[in-house]
Amino acid sequence: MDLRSLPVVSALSDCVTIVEKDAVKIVRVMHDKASAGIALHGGHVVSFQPAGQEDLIWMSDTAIFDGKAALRGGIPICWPWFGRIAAPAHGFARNSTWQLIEHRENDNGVIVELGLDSSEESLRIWPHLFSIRLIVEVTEQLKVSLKVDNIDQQPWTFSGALHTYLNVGDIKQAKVTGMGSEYIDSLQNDDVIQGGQELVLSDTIDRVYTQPESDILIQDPVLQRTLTITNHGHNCAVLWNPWLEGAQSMGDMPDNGYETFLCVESTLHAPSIEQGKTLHPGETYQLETIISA
Ligand code: TA6
Repeated sequence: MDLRSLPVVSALSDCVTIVEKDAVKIVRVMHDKASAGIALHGGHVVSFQPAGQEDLIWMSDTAIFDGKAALRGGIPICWPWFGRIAAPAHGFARNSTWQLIEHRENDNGVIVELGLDSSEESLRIWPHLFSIRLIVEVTEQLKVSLKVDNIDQQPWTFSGALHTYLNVGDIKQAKVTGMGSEYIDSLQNDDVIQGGQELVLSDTIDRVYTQPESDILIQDPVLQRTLTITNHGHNCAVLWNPWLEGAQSMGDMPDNGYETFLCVESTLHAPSIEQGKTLHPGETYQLETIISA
């Protein structure tokens, strides 16, 4: 996503500026090592472009920046649940307004920290006190960490994902390795299936891989690069592409949008909220993804 042409709201430092796209404020990072954008709506990374590279992150050309809808593309923060196990789908964090907590920079890059705390609005949807932080490190690589704190008097359970849309030159030529061999297929009644090691997509896919390797690789012959995705704090990795029919059914994705992205998601998966990860009062949990080319 091109952030350079967006109107500036305020300049915070040599490298960090607040810009605006329609109703959404975006923290824009411009550093010698890389540029990036993190929207306050959703705590949503919308761009990460190391110097001399195409963007690693895909954003839909028809994404809606009205400050209400979840942004299509980027890195949606799915929390406090992943999927459609409750409403709204993928939790409320991606539809909430986050606060900029701090930003720091040195020769290696910039760190931006955003926060979202429980509020009257969140308590109406999910009755628990929480404090979450999104720490985005923009260097030659992108590191996104979601730090979850239980500040309640009671334990609660959660799931979630960093639902990254990765930019590829041509989905039909991109080769994915490292997803592991076992997956739950959301397109086949959640059947557990044993699959191959190397994937080149030719149709829609929506799979929860239960034993991913420590590095997932996407070889992209068109953009002539290999993306490496390293996740931490996850229990599986989700692979998703809606293909033509799926793209046509979405109001915020061009029909051909599916041709140039692939979602590889650092996911803490659970079949229900109750079966999610338990966090006791005072405990912290971290979900992370590191992306490089
Ligand atoms: O992570 C894969 C998935 O859960 C798919 O089932 C697909 O629906 C996708 O996320 C996008 O969901 P969204 O609610 O953003 O349209």
